[in-house]
Amino acid sequence: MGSVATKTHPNGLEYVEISTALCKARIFMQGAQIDYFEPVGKKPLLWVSSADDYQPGNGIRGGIPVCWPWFGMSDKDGFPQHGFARTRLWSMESVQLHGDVAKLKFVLHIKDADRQFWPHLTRVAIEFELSDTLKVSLVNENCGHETVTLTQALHTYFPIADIHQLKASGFSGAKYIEFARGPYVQEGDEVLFDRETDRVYTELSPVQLLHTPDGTIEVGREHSHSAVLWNPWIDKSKWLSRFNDEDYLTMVCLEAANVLEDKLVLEPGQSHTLTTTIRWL
Ligand code: TA6
Repeated sequence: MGSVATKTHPNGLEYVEISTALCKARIFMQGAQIDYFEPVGKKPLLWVSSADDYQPGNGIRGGIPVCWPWFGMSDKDGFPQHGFARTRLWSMESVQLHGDVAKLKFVLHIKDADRQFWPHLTRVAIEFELSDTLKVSLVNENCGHETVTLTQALHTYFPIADIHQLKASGFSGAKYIEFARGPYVQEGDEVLFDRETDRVYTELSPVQLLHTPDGTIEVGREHSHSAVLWNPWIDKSKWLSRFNDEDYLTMVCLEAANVLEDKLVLEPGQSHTLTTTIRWL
């Protein structure tokens, strides 16, 4: 069996600490954001900047921020980048231990103040299944009588011992937008990193591999044909919030998404589950 305990960070953020025979993990109530996941006997699978001071109201710079109900910049003034879900307090709805597998579910109850951003009658929940594998599912349900459209991403930060040695594979046949230009056709199956990379992929196959100096990380997606591949590189690292100048050397983001033509269109009563599954191969 394992243990699940609710604790409070010195800066006031509440979190759930999970420890089983298969993994250790930590999930903050703010943003339902997992910032730590380590399979027993293996290295952690998530990265967090040492520059992040876990201040309430900021999305933690690492782990898996939830970008919802829009990804990226909104076209509406005053609407925060990547939506508002990652800075709001979610409610833990259930915790289950099935032997050594922990399952936790969090729900975001939209406050009146956020109706300006999201006036729709929908329900959003995030489910974590923790074993030697990290499985995260973002579930949307349209409870209203109108069609609802949204974009979203599970903005996963991965630890890379040396970005210069990273090979990311599984991109052949896809298209991508980068720096608001494109779409470009992906050349070959691999992506190497020697500059700022901020690619929004569509028509992307469901599994990518991150070949890192510490081993290969498999990143799978379900009900998603789009993903974002990001490393800020040198210049952007210098002005990014809660990010050290050298952090670009040891991280990459590969984000399961529903963006661009892969956006979510939910008819009344319709549900959708975006899933990302992460493990060391
Ligand atoms: O997912 C890539 C991206 O959209 C980048 O363009 C960069 O802005 C990154 O997200 C981080 O955004 P944040 O709002 O967390 O600083």
